[in-house]
Amino acid sequence: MLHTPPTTPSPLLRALALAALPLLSLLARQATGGDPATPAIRLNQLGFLPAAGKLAVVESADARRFEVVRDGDDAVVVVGDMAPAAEWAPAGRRVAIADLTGLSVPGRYRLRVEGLPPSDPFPVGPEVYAALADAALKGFYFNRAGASLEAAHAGRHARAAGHADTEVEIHASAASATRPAGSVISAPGGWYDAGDYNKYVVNSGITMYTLLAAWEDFPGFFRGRDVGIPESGDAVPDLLDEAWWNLRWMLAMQDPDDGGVYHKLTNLRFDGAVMPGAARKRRYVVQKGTAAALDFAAVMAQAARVYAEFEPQFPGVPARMREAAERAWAWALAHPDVPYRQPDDVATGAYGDDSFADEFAWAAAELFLLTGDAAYLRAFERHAAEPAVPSWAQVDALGWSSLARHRDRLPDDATRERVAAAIDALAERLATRSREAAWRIAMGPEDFVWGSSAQALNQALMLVQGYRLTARRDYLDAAQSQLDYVLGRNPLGVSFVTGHGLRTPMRIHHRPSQADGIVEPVPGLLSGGPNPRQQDLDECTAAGGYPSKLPALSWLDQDCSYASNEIAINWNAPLVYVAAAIQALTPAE
Ligand code: 9MR
Repeated sequence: MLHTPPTTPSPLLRALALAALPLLSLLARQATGGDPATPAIRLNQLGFLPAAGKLAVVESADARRFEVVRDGDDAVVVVGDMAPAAEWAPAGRRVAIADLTGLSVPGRYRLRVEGLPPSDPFPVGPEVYAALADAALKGFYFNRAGASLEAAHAGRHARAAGHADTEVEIHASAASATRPAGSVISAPGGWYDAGDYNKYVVNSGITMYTLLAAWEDFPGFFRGRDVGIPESGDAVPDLLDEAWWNLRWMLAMQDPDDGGVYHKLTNLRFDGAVMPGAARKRRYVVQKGTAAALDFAAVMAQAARVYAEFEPQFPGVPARMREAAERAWAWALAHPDVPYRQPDDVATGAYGDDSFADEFAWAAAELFLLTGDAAYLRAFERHAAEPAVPSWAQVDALGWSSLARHRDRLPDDATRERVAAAIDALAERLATRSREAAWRIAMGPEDFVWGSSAQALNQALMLVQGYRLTARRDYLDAAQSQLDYVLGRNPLGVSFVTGHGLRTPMRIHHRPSQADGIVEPVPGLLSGGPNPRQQDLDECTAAGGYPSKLPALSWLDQDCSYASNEIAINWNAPLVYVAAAIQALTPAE
């Protein structure tokens, strides 16, 4: 049971609350146990919107009551009972939930629980995720390839340009009659993929989808925002200016002669931990493949749709994107099963994926929405499996979500209902898992993969799709819970976004952050998060290895840890999406 006195509690309520909790308050003030660096009360460190669902996780098996006090004068504003403790397998801990949802008056608070130190202060306010969405988008600017970042936009993270990529060699694996091995093309711009300096088409696929979907779903949020990039203030939303930086590069990754798309633009080996300007200059485009062609086709079709509104600022670009999409699709039809095979002399990220039905489905969905040609819808139906939480290698859900977003363009009610039902089924599954889990999130042990923070956010993204279709409040609350996990309500007590939260990653695997001589990493970047496979164990032995093998604890804030503490564009994109979604969708009161 939860009581929610007004911010300034009536003397009677306050007296009652205090009478009920004298021992609790005393103990809370006196408690000294626990590691002060990771308080046992786990909360979203950026706080909550006033009308949001608000949960805290308390790592205690026998806590019964909680109280929320105003930071500063300690006035008790909410008291309540904890839910009974239960085991959460990914961290092997018994935890109990405190539901503070009734706390809706803007302010700054702490949570107190008997026997534990009080929580960190957290805000309740009307804009708590707006700066996060901006910073997550700005993270892409910080990862621009071939750009010098000026102090006016990058502040102390200003740096010189590297990797111009205006003279890139055709690798032997990509040779064609018109572009033999060793011939040179120009493919400048784009974003560095992650902590490394290479550029990968497949991973740009889901990344671009997610950013463009954020625009399509929340134009009111993104229109007019100023995130401080060189293009800020022009007639194009910053989100679409930033997205264009990578789309332009992607266009150059298509072979104009046959419509095929190179898998990646890369060094032969990873650069050392140096700034971009000091890195290797010799770069290659490597092997065309089916996944690259289809991801490219999907992105260009989606982008042609989105940028049509900005034709005056991008003259001829939507038509060029449409043609590029159709040519890549045609190439994929002619080459339906060309997996990426890493050549012997190339050692950088593979992004290899041998099953293409999901890429066919996604590209077909976007091309149908762009052209209205029913043949594409039939192709979608032939290839699509039921939607699953998306990742760079699993993109069915992107096609389903685009069709749901534009269901007015579907031919009949039966198709509309089928699309909505498929997404709702996934959202329902995720919401149920979240409700039944002791930690009240949908992440099971199997979800702690390489990039688990993004897995949590992509689960949120699908819950948001479900919410947009059904207005079911439990979907929105479950999405909020996923964001809470990423922003500190996790067993490590860390907000996984650099610079946003009270305890944040300091030693991300990100070459500029490692090499720039600044203690703080580049802000607004999402750490990959716990990953019990620990593929970087050899490199991290000197740093002491991981503290635990348990799925949700297997994280190392060291720059050696590319498997748990790298950053990546496909992880930051759902951070942009979910931060904007929760900010935009949560009712004002
Ligand atoms: O995110 C990718 C993950 O799913 C793979 O398991 C892993 C190993 O192949 O690669 C991850 O992607 C990395 C890419 O290969 C190179 N740039 C950094 C990416 C994030 O770590």
